[in-house]
Amino acid sequence: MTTGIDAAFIAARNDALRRDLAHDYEHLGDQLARRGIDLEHVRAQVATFGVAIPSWGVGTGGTRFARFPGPGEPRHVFDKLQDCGVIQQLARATPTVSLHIPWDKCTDWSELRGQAASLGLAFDAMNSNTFSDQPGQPRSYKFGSLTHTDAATRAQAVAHNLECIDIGRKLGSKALTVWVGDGSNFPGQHHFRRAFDRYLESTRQIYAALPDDWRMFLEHKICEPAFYSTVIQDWGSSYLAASALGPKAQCLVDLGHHAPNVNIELIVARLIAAGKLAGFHFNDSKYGDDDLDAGSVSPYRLFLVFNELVAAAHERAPGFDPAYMLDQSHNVTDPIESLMTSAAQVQRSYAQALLVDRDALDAAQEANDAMTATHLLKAAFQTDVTPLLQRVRADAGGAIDPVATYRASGYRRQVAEARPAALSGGGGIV
Ligand code: AFD
Ligand code: MN
Ligand code: MN
Repeated sequence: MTTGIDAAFIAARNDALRRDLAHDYEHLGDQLARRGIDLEHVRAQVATFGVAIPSWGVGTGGTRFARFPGPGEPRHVFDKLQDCGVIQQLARATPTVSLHIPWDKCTDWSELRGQAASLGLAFDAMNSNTFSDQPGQPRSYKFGSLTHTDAATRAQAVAHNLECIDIGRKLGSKALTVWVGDGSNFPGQHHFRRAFDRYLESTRQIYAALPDDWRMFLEHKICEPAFYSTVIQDWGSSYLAASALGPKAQCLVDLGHHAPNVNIELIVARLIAAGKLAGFHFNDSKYGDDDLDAGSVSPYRLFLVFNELVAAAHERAPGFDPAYMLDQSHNVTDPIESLMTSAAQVQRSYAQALLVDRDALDAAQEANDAMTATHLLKAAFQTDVTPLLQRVRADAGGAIDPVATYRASGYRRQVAEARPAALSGGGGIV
């Protein structure tokens, strides 16, 4: 079995870049020192940053029209984990993997846990799937799952979520993410209030089965697959449900699940204030749930989200403990390259947000000095922290240039030989 990329190969690639990196890093340190910022202090914080990889992200994604599989696609969860291992090896910002059941079902969970540990990976939130029918399933989710009008269908969807918790316990996961595709395509199709009540009735049963140290992440989405209404349409519905369920239920923000131009950073601030921010599915969006690579279209928006997160940590907001995951669909790139790049992009936004002069921003806000306030954010956002990220990766044994190192390693070619093209194991679905 191909195990990953040789550490000596990574080190040799880094050696060619170390001299330039030392200069660039020193220059960044000087620049920041002039602004009263200690680069070493920032580096220590950035070095602890991690974002989970969704197991389905390592498969090539598709659209409603077609899917164009790439070479060496993972065939099952063990292959997916192997790819996640390479991403973590090179980019050093993705120490956890988030599984999707039943796509990632296997016969030996302890073997899977062992493989993860040997790759230096752990398991993040479990994801249930009641938005598509599985072979042999007695009831269909065509007209809904946790909110279906039929009690037996709801019970089946609840049971599936309980199974996800059981599997997660075996893997050391501490959270269950629930996203339902439930909704309606026609005005009049749904009794909105009753559908929401059924959602609460079902999720209460799931909530009751959560281990004490687990959290339940409720993920809202404005539309798709239902295109007139969804049951958990927005952060307001999500907040109502999370409040009704109890303290272990929180609201998860997927950046692509809002109407265009919605002020997501403001939603983030509201959820923090309410102690209900579960965490994020990072991606970028131009029109809808596009699942584009994080920060590829709107890096400033991603920075503004992190500005809220860093402010909350700085102010020690009660109950603030967000979980971070990438949730993207890679239709035209090698998923490993996209995921490494996106992890670094999210890490970059975090690093930039750490550079905001919080005291000066507070003062500008108190004085209603809009121009100074916005300059302070731009000063942080426009700082090129590339040498910092490179240094953090290199210090952790990763690659200074992950994509170039990955391409030079020939990993994809090697796994393409070991993994004959087969039907997708569920990866890459948006
Ligand atoms: C959906 C949601 C959710 C879900 C995923 C499935 O973002 O995270 O698990 O896509 O592919 O749009
Ligand atoms: Mn998502
Ligand atoms: Mn989505």
